[in-house]
Amino acid sequence: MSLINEKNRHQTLMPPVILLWIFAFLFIIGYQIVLTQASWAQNDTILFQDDFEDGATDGWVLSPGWNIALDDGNRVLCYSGFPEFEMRGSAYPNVSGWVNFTLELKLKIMKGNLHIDFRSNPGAKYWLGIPEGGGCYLAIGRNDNGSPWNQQIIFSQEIWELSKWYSVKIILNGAHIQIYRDNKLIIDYTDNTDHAILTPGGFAFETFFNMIPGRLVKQYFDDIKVTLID
Ligand SMILES: [Ca+2]
Repeated sequence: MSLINEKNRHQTLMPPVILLWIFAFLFIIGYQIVLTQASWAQNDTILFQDDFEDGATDGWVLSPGWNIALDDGNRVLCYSGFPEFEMRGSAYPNVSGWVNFTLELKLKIMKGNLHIDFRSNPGAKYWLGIPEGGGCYLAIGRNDNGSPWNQQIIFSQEIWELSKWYSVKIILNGAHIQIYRDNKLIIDYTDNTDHAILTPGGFAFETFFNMIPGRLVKQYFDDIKVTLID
């Protein structure tokens, strides 16, 4: 009887030992994954970065109306003005040659419409269009053999509130375009047409009101980072 009890005791003791080994194994594997992810994060190639805290706009090409403003003690890139539709307030870094990249930024729209152009170059571009107080859309524009055309290709019904900071992340990986707002995927599009823009380009902000001259447009931008996708 005592032998049976001893055997039973061993049987009841074995599972915790096995569990201990399993926990140890999982801990080591998990630790390795964390280390690997940290290593990947450290190896990200940053192509461009600006938080405007130095108060300077060197490296930027700015139309009239752009400056550095203070927002709750935080320095931001600001557009404030009365742009005509054909004379938009435009801001872009003096760069070129990016194809596959991630663009991250924070933005706050007080007034006006905004286009965030990407893979933008003299012949073509995509853009995220954000009409004041509405949803948003992804569009494409090209200049084929001297005849320009553009087209809105996918819409999101997510409303963009005025005077609220949003985090935006635009991932351009080949023909696959993903746009996140506050970590929520709001546009996911793969351009399988022969119109897909895979040519190098940078990014730009364009601010305006549609066909309504003389109205104030005011928008803030901050914490801009462009990371290479290998
Ligand atoms: Ca800042």
